[in-house]
Amino acid sequence: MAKQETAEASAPTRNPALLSWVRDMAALCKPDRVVWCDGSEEERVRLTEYAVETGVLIPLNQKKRPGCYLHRSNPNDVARVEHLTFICTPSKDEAGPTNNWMEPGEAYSKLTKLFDGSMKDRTLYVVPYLMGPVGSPLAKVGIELTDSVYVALNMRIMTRMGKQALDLLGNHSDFNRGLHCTGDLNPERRYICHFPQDNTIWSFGSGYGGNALLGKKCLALRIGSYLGRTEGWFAEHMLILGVESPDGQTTYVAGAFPSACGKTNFAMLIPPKRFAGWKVWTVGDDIAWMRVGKDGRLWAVNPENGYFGVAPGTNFASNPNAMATIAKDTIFTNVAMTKDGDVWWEGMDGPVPDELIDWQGRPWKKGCQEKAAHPNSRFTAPMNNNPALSRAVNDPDGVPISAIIFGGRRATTVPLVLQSFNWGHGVFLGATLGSETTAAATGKVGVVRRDPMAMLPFTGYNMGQYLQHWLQMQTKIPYPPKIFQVNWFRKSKDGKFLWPGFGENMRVLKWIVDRSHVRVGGQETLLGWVPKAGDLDLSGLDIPSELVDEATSISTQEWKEELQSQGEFFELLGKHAPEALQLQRKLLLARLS
Ligand code: SAT
Ligand code: MN
Repeated sequence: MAKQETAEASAPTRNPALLSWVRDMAALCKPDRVVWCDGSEEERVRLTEYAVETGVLIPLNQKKRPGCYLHRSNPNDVARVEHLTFICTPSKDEAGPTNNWMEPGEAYSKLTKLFDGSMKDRTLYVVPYLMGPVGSPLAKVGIELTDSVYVALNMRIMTRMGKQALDLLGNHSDFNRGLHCTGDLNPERRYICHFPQDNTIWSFGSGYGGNALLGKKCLALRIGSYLGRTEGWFAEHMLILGVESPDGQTTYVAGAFPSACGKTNFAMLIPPKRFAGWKVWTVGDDIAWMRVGKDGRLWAVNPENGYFGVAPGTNFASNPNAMATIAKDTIFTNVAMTKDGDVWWEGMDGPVPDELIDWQGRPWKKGCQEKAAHPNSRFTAPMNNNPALSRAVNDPDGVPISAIIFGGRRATTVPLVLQSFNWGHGVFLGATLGSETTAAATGKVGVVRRDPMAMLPFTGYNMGQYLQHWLQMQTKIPYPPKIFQVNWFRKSKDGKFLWPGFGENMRVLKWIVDRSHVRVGGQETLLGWVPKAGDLDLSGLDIPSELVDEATSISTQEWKEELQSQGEFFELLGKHAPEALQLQRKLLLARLS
């Protein structure tokens, strides 16, 4: 108790609701110490030193990568765990058929037992943080209590952490209550529980990414989407970028793609030579919060402050801006280390080194069958390092969105780009998004699953009602963005990608931007509007035109199968599957036959 009182005396707030909650949670977890984080540079140095002393962080070569550290997670804790993620609403119906559900009382009592005494001999860090730009009407305060110095240091990069959050909170009690304990990392005792009605998150037994950095998927998406529905806005798994044309006009676009489908690359795209004078600015690479502005348009902010990006495949060709972003002050997780203390992963520039230390700390030799870096290894980097960071990123109003893009990873069926006929049809395109699974979540990689708006693992309530919310928002947005679907990942019969992707995606992006300003042609097909010959700028593109034709082709047979699978998904959604979307499917079926 004496320790508790000292901690409180040194707390940088007198907010009674906050102090009493921290007191209660500390009484439950019984840490040795309670440390309040203020987000200062002095604190970063102190926590980093402690993390290095305790082996949580390994300093990298400070000449090559100043301020950079490597973290190796437990090999059983390397991705989000969807089967252990729960939405704890009073009724199962509120969580819906696509979420795991636990009754709140049961969840609290189960996890209370796990948290009880779980921080013995450990420090409890109180991490106050802000999601969203300071002064934004959408900004939300969260407090994460964690026993992980790694989490505290990552939250410092990923959110606006410390004093600014406490200042905004003042004496209010409406903050997100996040409790996180690494526990003993036993997957049998791992739970990520969300209590939307209580604005509360309890996460036990994992130290990894979206399981542990509670501001990201847990607050900004799962709790955020729940709040968005009640309050009339959108919390979406979307990047936000600005496309500046040579005449200086910037058009903002938001895009939803499932985890590890190249969102960070797209958000940091550098236009190819042909597009001299064009520039892409990053507002966000993962999450968009969007509300209707006074002018009747949809305005978006990026609630985050940094990037938690996939390392493998990132290189100077695929994403030069990311390479610049991770040159300093970055925490790497589960990448390989070179002999001179730099980082390495599969798909990095240059020759494969002869020898490495792999992501588990074991010696690795060139030619070894196992990957040196984990496929879901990550970098946590401050957005201010990004050379293409949009000037609007801290604007409390955000940026006006002219186009929304839905994209999945599909080897067949889905053409390179489509524009929806209207808002309802656009919601249908998003709702039926399918993607082959990736390493970002535990489970089988490469099977197609329906992932509406790339939100399947991140919608904090009933998916049918979430889609209904999308449909209903139409009446609240006088000047809605145009909606598009893209697929960069279509393959030929012999398994090769048909579209070069990366910077060349600028060609598709330009068509999207021009369409949203109604200044380029298109052609109506069964599926939606597509560029007709000549509309897509292909000049200087060094691939045979037959490949582009194949990437944009539509196969009736494939679409019949697709509609079958979409129908199964609507069935799974049950009684909340919006009628308007079912009708869209029936209309398409009619057009196809
Ligand atoms: O681990 S995270 O959920 O933060 C990353 C991702 O799945 O996109
Ligand atoms: Mn993501």
